[in-house]
Amino acid sequence: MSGKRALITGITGQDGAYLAQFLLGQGYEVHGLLRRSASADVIGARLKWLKIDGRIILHDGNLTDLSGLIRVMKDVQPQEVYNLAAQSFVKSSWQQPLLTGTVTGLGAVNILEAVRLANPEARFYQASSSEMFGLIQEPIQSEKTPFYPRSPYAAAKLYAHWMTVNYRESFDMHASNGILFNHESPLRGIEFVTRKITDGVARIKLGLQEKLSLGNLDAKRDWGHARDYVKAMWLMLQQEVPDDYVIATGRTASVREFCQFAFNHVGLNMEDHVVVDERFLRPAEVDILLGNAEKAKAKLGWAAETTLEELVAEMVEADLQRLTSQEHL
Ligand code: NAP
Ligand code: G4F
Repeated sequence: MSGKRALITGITGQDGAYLAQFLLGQGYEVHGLLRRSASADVIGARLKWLKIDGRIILHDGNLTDLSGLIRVMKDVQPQEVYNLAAQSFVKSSWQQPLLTGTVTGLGAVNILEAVRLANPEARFYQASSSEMFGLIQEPIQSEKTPFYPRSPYAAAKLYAHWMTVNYRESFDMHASNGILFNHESPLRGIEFVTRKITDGVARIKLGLQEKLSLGNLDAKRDWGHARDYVKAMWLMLQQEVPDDYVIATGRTASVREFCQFAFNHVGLNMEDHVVVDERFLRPAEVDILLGNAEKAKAKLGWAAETTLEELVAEMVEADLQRLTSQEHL
């Protein structure tokens, strides 16, 4: 054991699960914030998938409830706090702008306050997002690129980002923002485009479905693997000086290309199966994202390890396996 304790909000999500696995591997005692749900059977599915569910200490709490967060902070006294909890689905943020602002924006301030009031020496990580670049102001985005949010989600993340900078500068807190570009995995939520594609491809291959309905096939993203990206979060908190870092692969690809890789992997043609359905279009789109992670490479020694082709193959294989063994995730 390293003797270190970490508290992760959003531990039941994609990144929370991989980060918990990574920190356990580093000898940490890992604590997670769990919001109460009536569907207790589905909570923790990702932690179970990684076979680490029995090794995490869970605490009831919600990002919108400051007093509960202070209680958890006092009980756990973590050396490191990772704020990964959010309403993270961009499309939903137009339907639920106030909820998104409350959880994704103000929720980050609640946890910053809990740290400041109950455990000010703790190091803090905020899950910032490349979505904040939105209508891109430079063809390749770095820490110096101006932000231009294009969704209620991105606006909420931008508020949380600047509040993290503000707490660092005002209260001398060790608080860092990871500006992470899209990262995916077999544990990605089914509503996000990559997992929707790999699940759809697996269903079509197994004869369970014929068509896959998608929105904007021309949107481009810089897609990496979540397992690689959680290491960068940890590395940021190991630095003497807190700072903000872009985490990206430096390669962009369209939704269409992602589809082609996934269909090709199982020997099918996307043209035979993909249909465009305007219900999946957005009121405002982020057309393209492409990150420059040179600062992370120079200061953290971090670089993406998984190629897009490897990521797609791993996700399709996991979905084929899940569907044939009737696992649900
Ligand atoms: P995710 O799978 O959607 O997980 C979100 C987590 O937040 C879940 O554990 C969820 O709990 C929790 N949560 C939601 N509302 C909450 C509340 N009110 N109180 C407490 N917990 C709450 O997201 P992810 O992909 O792992 O991303 C992790 C973080 O990184 C998010 O903040 C996301 O916005 C940000 N980010 C992600 C990416 C990416 O490409 N994945 C890129 C940049 C930034 P339930 O399980 O109960 O729903
Ligand atoms: O997979 P997406 O829903 O991810 P999006 O909007 O880029 O957001 C993700 O990455 C952000 C980092 O930049 C995170 F902050 C955020 O929390 C989340 O993890 O959509 C990707 C692209 C979009 O341009 C969308 O319009 O795919 C396009 N798309 C095309 N058809 C679709 C679909 N997206 C979804 N979800 N579903 C479709 O059918």
